[in-house]
Amino acid sequence: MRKTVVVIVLCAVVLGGCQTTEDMSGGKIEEKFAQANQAEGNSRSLGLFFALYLPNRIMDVFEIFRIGIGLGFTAGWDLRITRFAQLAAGVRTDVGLAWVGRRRTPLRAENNAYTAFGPWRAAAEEPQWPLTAWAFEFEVGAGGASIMTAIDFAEIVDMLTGWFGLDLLKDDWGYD
Ligand SMILES: [Ca+2]
Repeated sequence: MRKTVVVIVLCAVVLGGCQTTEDMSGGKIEEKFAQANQAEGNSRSLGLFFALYLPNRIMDVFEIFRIGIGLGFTAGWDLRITRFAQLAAGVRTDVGLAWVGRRRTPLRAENNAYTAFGPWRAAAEEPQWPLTAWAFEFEVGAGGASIMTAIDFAEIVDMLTGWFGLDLLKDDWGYD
């Protein structure tokens, strides 16, 4: 039975356009069979993987860093050394433009108030530039402007493993 499933999976993989080895690693074989049956748009072909390999590696480097500005009423600061060590208090009614990675919207139009201490955090609404767990992040605002900058440690790991074909954060082009 198991051998039959393996043969079926291999056939499905070949007919489905040569999945990467990552798609075949780990997890139950039944899950892999289900994945192999997904539409072509949900999987990554080997050709696409190689075509986008270098652009993805370059973008992985850029995604380690984030930077943005906000304009409008803003006062306060937001310091995060990962989500477990935070010190923040502020309000903002502003519009902003940032580089926050290839999968996130660079614009924000936000009306928010927030405070954080250690792992605890409260905010009037979800921030439009998402906070990530494993990052050093700092935003400070006063008067009519604010600036945000971050170094994402998870993106560093993702950048390193990306060279070996492992896209931990599933942010590479070619996954949709
Ligand atoms: Ca990646």
